[in-house]
Amino acid sequence: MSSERPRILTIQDISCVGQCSLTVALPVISACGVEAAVLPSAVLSTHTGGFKGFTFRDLTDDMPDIEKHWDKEGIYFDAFYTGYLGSVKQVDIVRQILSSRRVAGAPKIIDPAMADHGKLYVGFTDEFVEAMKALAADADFILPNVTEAAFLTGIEYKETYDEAYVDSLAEGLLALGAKNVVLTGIGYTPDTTGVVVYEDGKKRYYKHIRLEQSCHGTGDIYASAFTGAYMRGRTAYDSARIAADYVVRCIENTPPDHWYGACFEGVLGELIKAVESR
Ligand code: PXL
Repeated sequence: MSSERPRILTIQDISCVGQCSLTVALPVISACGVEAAVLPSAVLSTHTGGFKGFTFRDLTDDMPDIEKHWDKEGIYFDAFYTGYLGSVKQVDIVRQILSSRRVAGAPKIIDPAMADHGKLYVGFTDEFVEAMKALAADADFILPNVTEAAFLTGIEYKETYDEAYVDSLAEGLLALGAKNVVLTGIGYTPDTTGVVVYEDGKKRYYKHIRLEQSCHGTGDIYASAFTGAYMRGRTAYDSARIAADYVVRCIENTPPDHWYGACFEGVLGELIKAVESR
């Protein structure tokens, strides 16, 4: 990291309404005490998970000029966190920006946000999955859920599984070239879920309560909190644990009829405390 006050670049969409992607990443990363610069991948009127007739403005063609300007200004970043991307062509441009705008040693945190519950999100294709494999190869940390890991590795998606299956997903992601893997939403019993961190050849599991309610956008909350904590010098495992506990609190804070996102705002104070406590 280049400085005491790291500046990160997060690349994902603006869903104007929906409590996901940049509307989550900015407040969560800022709450962790980390400066967040943004490169919006697309602008949508809402996210695509349940709203009908959303607008979609792909910003792929703006990216090269934005990068040129940053180059003239000598702007570099201490870390990158990528989420939902707008097109296959964009994935290549993002890979190039991650390499050209990078302070030496800046970690690349990749959330291959493209699928859940065994299915690709509306609008994503097999070609996009192929492109995402190339971005996965650049990752210092890749943070997929089971569905995304299955798509990226070509391993059959399973709703219930054992440790050997989870290990095979992680091995497949490492074989793609990702240096470390954080698999989210891993549960072996009906009442529990958790995250498995494969770092530097070691595996650690953080298990916690599984809540009945499932909320849209929790993957983005998770990856944002992980990034914020990690950039504040917490270990990968501690960051994974802090992010998992925060997501649980976000879901607990969300009324059952609030269907489109998780109410992360009211419990940001708890995240701040967790990131600051040693
Ligand atoms: O939370 C992931 C996400 C981000 N951005 C958009 C989405 C989704 C998930 O559906 O639709 C636009």
